[in-house]
Amino acid sequence: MRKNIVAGNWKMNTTLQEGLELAKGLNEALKGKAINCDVIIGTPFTHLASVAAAIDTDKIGVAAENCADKEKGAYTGEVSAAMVASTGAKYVILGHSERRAYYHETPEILKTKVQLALANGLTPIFCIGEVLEEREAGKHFEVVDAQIKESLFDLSAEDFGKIVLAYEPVWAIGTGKTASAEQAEEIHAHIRATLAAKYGNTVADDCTILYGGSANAGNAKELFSKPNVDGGLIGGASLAVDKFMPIIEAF
Ligand code: 3PY
Repeated sequence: MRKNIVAGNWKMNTTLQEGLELAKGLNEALKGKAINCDVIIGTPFTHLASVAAAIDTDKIGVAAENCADKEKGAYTGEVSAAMVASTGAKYVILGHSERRAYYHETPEILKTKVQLALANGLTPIFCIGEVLEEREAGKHFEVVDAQIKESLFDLSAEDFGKIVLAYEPVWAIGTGKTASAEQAEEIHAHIRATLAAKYGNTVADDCTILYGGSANAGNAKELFSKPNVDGGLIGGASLAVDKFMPIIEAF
């Protein structure tokens, strides 16, 4: 079933102590509040188990920001999907443009990561999005289609039904620029049509598609009012409770 989700992506921010404070602060702020969306926080690997133990995980889901493309073994420094799942995390952010650009994660690598995440009971939050030159050349629709097809379209309809998508135009990440609500709606609707062509209308209608890229308290309400925008993957604004809460409450 399609859900409304507001997910934080802390990236490589906060020490363990700072992260715990932030997570506990959010936990407190949500107590007794009627919220119309699922709330998730994506934290560094080092924080996952402590954060999951410190909060009410029925109210706030915990996500890793990555996992390995190998099951286990001699891969020094890597963290497997099974390890992530053993911390109490239920989600994993995969394919963020920062990982594609700086760590050379290819569609093939991401396909393997998605499969391992699913095999270990994690819900992938799978990021797609075009760079500025692609948008300016009018290629954004074909870019996101290729990203989806190359990494996800080998999945059965049942497994695809477990994926959350996050459309994050790269030109809007860390730049302060946001896609307008109309631009977000246009491409989210296109993505849903691509899913419908492959998996049928029910799977497409049920897929949660988040918008990410400098979303904040000022623009969340307008973005989330669009029929095909089912929430947000939030970077900087998820690092302070008083900035993240208004985004959650925008639903
Ligand atoms: C941003 O909001 O900048 C993000 O990259 C969220 O993932």
